[in-house]
Amino acid sequence: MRAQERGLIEIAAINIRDFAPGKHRVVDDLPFGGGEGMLMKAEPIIRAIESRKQLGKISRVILLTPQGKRFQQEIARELSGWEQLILVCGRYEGVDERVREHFIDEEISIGDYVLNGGEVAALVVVEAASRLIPGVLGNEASAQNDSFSQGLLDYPQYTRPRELRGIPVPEVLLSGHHQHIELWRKKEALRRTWERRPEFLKQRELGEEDRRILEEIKRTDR
Ligand code: 4FV
Repeated sequence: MRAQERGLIEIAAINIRDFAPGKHRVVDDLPFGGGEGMLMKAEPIIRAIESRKQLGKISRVILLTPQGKRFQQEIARELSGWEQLILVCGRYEGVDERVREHFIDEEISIGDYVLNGGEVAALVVVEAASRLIPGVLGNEASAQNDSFSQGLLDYPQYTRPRELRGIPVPEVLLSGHHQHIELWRKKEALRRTWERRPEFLKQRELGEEDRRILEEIKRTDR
């Protein structure tokens, strides 16, 4: 909202039905070859895309679909660099294949589950990409130090009160000793990543210190 007011981003919701011919403005039809449900017709979608391309911005046309590549932080970073994202949100069983083949640059899935429509998936992409545009977030730093941007899961964080129903905050965080705090945070981020998303550690170039800390975690956790 604030980013829109400050002109950093502009969001327009386009109704595909506004590009459907005839008084009934039909946007869906039966699939050739039979089968369950209805399919979105190509022409109204194509006209809607072309209506936004006419604005002359360097645009990327994206279809939100379970068949797309899995959305992740790196893709959000890439998309945040485009002048215009045209996010096509399907309904029913999906869209005519000729739209994908000839009018879509990239297919993205937000996860292996089926939604009623692509709109919610588009909102996820808008949120994740727009917050990486300089000036959109209050403090830039937080986007830089995001989860995943370092290739690790976040370390545990605490705030007041120091003692919550008898549960203390790790002493090191109250020590004011920045090196010790940094080391503890690195260790906990490596531990959490190793426990929950070990595949991230394979993708990440581990420095000498990371490897030493990880060996220690594996030893102590064994
Ligand atoms: C979806 C997803 C998704 C499939 C049929 C819309 C629905 C309906 N989009 N990631 N998962 N889309 O389930 O992006 O047309």
